[in-house]
Amino acid sequence: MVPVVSSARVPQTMAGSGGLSPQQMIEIYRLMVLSRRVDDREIVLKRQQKTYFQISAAGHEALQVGAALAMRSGYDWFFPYYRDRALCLALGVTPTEMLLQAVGAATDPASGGRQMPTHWSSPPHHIVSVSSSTTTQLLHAVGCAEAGRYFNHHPEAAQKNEGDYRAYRDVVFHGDEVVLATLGEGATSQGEFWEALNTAANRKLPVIFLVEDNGYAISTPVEVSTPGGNISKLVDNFPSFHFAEFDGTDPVVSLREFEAAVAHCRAGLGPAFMHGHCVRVYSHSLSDDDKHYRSAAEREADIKRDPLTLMQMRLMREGILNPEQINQLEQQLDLEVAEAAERALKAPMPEVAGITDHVYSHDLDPTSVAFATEHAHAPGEAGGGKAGGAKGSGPRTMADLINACLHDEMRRDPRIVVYGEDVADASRDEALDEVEGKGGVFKLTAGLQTEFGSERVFNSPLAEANIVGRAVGYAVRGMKPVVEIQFFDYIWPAYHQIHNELALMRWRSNGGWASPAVIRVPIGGYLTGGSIYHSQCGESLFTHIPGLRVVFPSNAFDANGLLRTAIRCDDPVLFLEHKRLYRETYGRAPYPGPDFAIPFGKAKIVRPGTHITLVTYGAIVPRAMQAAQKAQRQNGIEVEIVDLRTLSPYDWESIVNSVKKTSRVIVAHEDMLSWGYGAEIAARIGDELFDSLDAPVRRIGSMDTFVAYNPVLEDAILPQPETILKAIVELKAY
Ligand SMILES: Cc1ncc(C[n+]2csc(CCOP(=O)(O)OP(=O)(O)O)c2C)c(N)n1
Ligand SMILES: [Mg+2]
Repeated sequence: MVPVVSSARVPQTMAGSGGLSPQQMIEIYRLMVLSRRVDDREIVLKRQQKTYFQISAAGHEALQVGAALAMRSGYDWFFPYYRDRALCLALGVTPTEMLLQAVGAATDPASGGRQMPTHWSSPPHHIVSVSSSTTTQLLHAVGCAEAGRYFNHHPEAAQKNEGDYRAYRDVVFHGDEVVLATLGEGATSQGEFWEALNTAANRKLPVIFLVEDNGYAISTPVEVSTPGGNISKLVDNFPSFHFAEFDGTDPVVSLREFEAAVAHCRAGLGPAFMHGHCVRVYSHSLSDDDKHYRSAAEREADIKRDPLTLMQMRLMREGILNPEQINQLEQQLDLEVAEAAERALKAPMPEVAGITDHVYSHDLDPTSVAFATEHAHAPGEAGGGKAGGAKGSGPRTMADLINACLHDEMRRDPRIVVYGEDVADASRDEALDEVEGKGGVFKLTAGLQTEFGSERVFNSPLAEANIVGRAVGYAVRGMKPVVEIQFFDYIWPAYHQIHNELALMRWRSNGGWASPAVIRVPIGGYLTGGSIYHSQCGESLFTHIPGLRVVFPSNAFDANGLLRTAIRCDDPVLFLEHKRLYRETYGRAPYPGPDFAIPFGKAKIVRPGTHITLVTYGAIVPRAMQAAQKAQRQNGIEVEIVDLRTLSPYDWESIVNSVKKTSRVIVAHEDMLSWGYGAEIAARIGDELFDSLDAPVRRIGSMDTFVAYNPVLEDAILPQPETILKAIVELKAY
């Protein structure tokens, strides 16, 4: 392993070298050259078609080594950028490990051959798996810092617990750890950059944002992306920040600037914004040729500022190394990298059979009988708070029982935090004694802040990516964020985080990291006046994401048991709550007790029948019940209704059993018909149950449009009991 020069060991004596000893200067140079040599070796391997992608740190080495040496590997936390080879080498990742990823080896410790080279991940060094998506990592860093602070305030929360995700989520915290998130100047154009700065400043979090400014985002120069061409000028007014803008081609300057930033963050004074100017000595990647868009003079100017050359000259000028010694050192590194490449080229390649490993947790299966605790559903005292409704054993609404489950689980599990837009009772603590409390626009989180305090239940800024991105960071540290997106219609800014980060964390790191957060989302229409932006469905866009569990209960009882499973399980869960069902008379149930859970992937036959199978979920369940009752009364047709309850995974076995009995099937949902959830189920039935069918598979969904405001239009757009009845009668007659 590469020895790390700790800043704690830096003596303050040597003039000319910024107070660093000759050994430290040599070590810095060694790391910088090592990084360049690994890049150069990868370039050769790519040209030999032994690797498939290359992107280098060339020109960024000084900045990255300076940053790394001011921090503590395996103690602090790191959310790097794809260009951070020198940073990762200085933190202790080896050239062999890097080249194993480049060749796509099974033994690539970062991803098992799943990610491109330089997509870092190393649990022992606290380097959290990085995606190719620029900027998403910043919000993870923010959540990670929040979690560190939380554990520091609540050390008891770090304890393990058998029987839920905590058994598999180890927690380490020290109380003064700092989180580093790095990015390019181009990536500062993303909205999430600003969202991350907002929260880091507001909560005075120990996050260092390092902008590695090489002046280009592929071919786009900085002035095109950043007004005025300098990001430091734009962020200058954020409160609580330590700011530094400096020459990132000088490793000593970088180290000193970072030491000051780390000190600010460790002392709990707030975040830091580090803006290091560096150069891009090579093109953006090996797939790019910067001669196509940069003048020769400009490229030459960058090469003149190559930090490797500058450092080499400095070592000679200061009499630390002579040319012969430099040669020797470089030859030694060449050999080291050549040996690493040889090892990587001989490494075993991943097995095709292992492709689906780590899509979901291998440790805790939410479909297992461990979650089948329906025996414990005896009516009891309500666990809910303000929205808990009437105490006692009477029927309770879905809203009541979701609220009750949140209360119960928060009592049981100190690692749960609840946040989102307007979910707190009152953000200003002094108001809490006077007011009833908000507790969410639908009051599903009512009373949580009052019972569990403002550190566990709080309002987020109005920024959905912020909510989910931070949840990823919280969850990788072992916490259980149970966050709310206020309306499904506004989930889209978070879609990137859900699709590319939350759901992918485990698979892309080959099980190295996981982010089992819960996202609760009110969904759906039938609201009379909900209109376009308060009525949308769209669940198939989420069931299409491997790694994500998707739940959609139709009644209070199921909602309570499934939410409990969602919270206790070790996978990320999208928990869809139909707004129209929140306070419906249909589906009310007595409080089932604090340990009632329902396994995922188990449908419920809510109405038995012999003529037609109707596969559905959510708000279509009560509408299908009405239609089925009419079909029985008017036409003597016995419809069996299968309420899927969870959409990913779904209960194929129950569908098979029912279709084999009835030979006729309708798949019905509220979402638009085309490309909807029913298309997949219908296709599979057609494929695998063709011999059992006496009629084509029918589908019911809303019209292929959004939901209109006018109630007559809304009724026409969404499936109604009459729509379902008509389909039942037609299918029976087929
Ligand atoms: C969200 C997202 N959009 C686009 C891309 C494609 N892309 C990869 S790198 C890059 C430029 C990044 O520039 P900068 O942030 O300055 O980093 P640099 O590569 O210069 O270090 C782009 C557009 C991406 N990876 N992620
Ligand atoms: Mg750049």
